[in-house]
Amino acid sequence: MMRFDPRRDRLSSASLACIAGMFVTQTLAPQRDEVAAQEAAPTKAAPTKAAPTKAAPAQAMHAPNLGGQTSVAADGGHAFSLPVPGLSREDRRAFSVGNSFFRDNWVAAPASAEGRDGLGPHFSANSCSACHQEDGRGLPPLADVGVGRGSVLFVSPVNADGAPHSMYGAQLQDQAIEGVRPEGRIELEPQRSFVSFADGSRAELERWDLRVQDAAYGPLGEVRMSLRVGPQVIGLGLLEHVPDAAIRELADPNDRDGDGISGRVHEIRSADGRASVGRFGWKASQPTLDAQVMAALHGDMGLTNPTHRAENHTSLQSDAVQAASGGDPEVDAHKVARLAHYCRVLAVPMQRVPTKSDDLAGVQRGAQIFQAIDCAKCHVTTLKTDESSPIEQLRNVEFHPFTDLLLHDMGEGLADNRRDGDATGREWRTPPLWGIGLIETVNGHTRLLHDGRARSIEEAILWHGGEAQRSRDAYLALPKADRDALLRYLKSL
Ligand code: HEC
Ligand code: HEC
Ligand SMILES: [Ca+2]
Ligand SMILES: [Ca+2]
Ligand SMILES: [Ca+2]
Repeated sequence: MMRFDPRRDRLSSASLACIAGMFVTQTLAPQRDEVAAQEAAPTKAAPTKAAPTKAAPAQAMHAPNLGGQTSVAADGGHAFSLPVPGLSREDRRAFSVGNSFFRDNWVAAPASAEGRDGLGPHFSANSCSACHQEDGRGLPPLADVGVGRGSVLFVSPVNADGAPHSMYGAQLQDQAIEGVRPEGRIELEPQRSFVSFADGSRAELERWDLRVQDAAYGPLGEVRMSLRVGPQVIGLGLLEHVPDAAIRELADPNDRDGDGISGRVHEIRSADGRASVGRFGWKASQPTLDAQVMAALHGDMGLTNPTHRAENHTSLQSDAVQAASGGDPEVDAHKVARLAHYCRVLAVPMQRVPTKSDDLAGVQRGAQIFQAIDCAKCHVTTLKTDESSPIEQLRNVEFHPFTDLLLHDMGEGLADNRRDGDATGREWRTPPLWGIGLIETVNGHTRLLHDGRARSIEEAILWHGGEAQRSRDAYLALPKADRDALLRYLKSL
């Protein structure tokens, strides 16, 4: 197991940053022309780009403190569950209260469990942590996984452009309280295909055909469906307070610099007409943690709250209409604030930089390749918060999330073909890659991408298309040693 040693690693990061430069010229030699050509593209000079954060070579091996000074040294099963260091006593107390709301199972109303009832009538899971197990990554509802372990299914009629289904609503919940029918059963039928590397070896990719069986309230008709798994909930208080302007600066919606990568802000217009930048969820549909938490309470668990006052069933679902309520609202503003606070202060574990010099060299080389084949153009390594966070420790922090928080067209292979707010059926928000190498330790699986179809980091890379097609093709062209170095680097995050 690679252990992080703060003193030694600060030294080695600094000294190896220069050596890493050598690796690029030596081991990426066959690709040099391609890389040089990309670097020479008109792009770099374009004044609209926030170039320094994107691809400066100095960033190739950033500090192992992925969450800046808010990082924690943790690499075990609870690596995602620690609060940022140095919180006030009050903030720590709010964290523990939020932790229990996040972990506890909610039950149907009325119940003696004061303050924990109101679940359903329809729901996808009975606790936040069911889908974000150990604050980590959920699973798709495969036959051997079952329901309520980490995913949600959004549905829209085929010709309604992302609008809710008139009978089933925007989300199809596969569980219900007693006396109410679950809306249906989600069935995944895995499909396999192969891709070939330039060196002749092959990799197998898994995806699935998705069906809803036993639809309880009549046929669904022709629908567009979007299956999504719950992501790890770390570092979100940092992402929440990157200034809008900094995100907008990374966007290049018309690809003015001609590098094939555009990137668009998910513009959200709230009920009062205010514009804000979407940041959370696989399509960046939610602008703040409070909004994300209230949407989850309502859609995923059937809990009404200050933003969503009506239960999550439609008026046509008569058994659900008759179900008892757990109060108005079932979750009040105080509890929402505790839950949002909990998500806000969950810390990012440090990168596990190997101490053996051979391994370290491999990780260094992986970092260089990550830059060289343009992964970092979307998975942006460095962002900074401003002063606006309610939590002092989260203000003015420079950190390394590996996301630009922008929407990208990821091609047909990943498309769910369902509009979500302003995001099209081909667009996805670049997910942060911090913690990605710890998902296996924390959650015991390595299922990645929005619907959990990828069984490994490599499979996730191989699904990249659209704006990321060039990057993916460059990966296919790498010699095996370089692919391994890149994967080793990603696993160290
Ligand atoms: C049934 C599964 C499920 C449950 C229950 C659930 N979530 Fe999630 N969570 C998800 C999915 C799926 C997403 C991605 C949503 C999207 O793409 O719009 C998500 C996204 C999030 C995010 C945004 C993470 C990011 O990186 O953008 C936060 C924060 C979050 N959930 C918190 C919560 C809280 C708090 C609760 C309990 C009130 C909760 N979730 C309950 C599945 C779930
Ligand atoms: C054009 C922008 C873009 C580029 C370039 C890009 N990515 Fe991604 N990446 C994304 C988006 C968007 C997703 C989410 C796609 C989805 O879930 O359907 C993603 C997902 C991933 C995931 C899975 C993350 C998770 O949490 O499940 C990994 C790993 C990853 N990318 C690594 C890479 C690597 C390595 C490269 C370079 C070879 C790369 N990406 C290039 C945008 C990009
Ligand atoms: Ca309810
Ligand atoms: Ca529903
Ligand atoms: Ca561009």
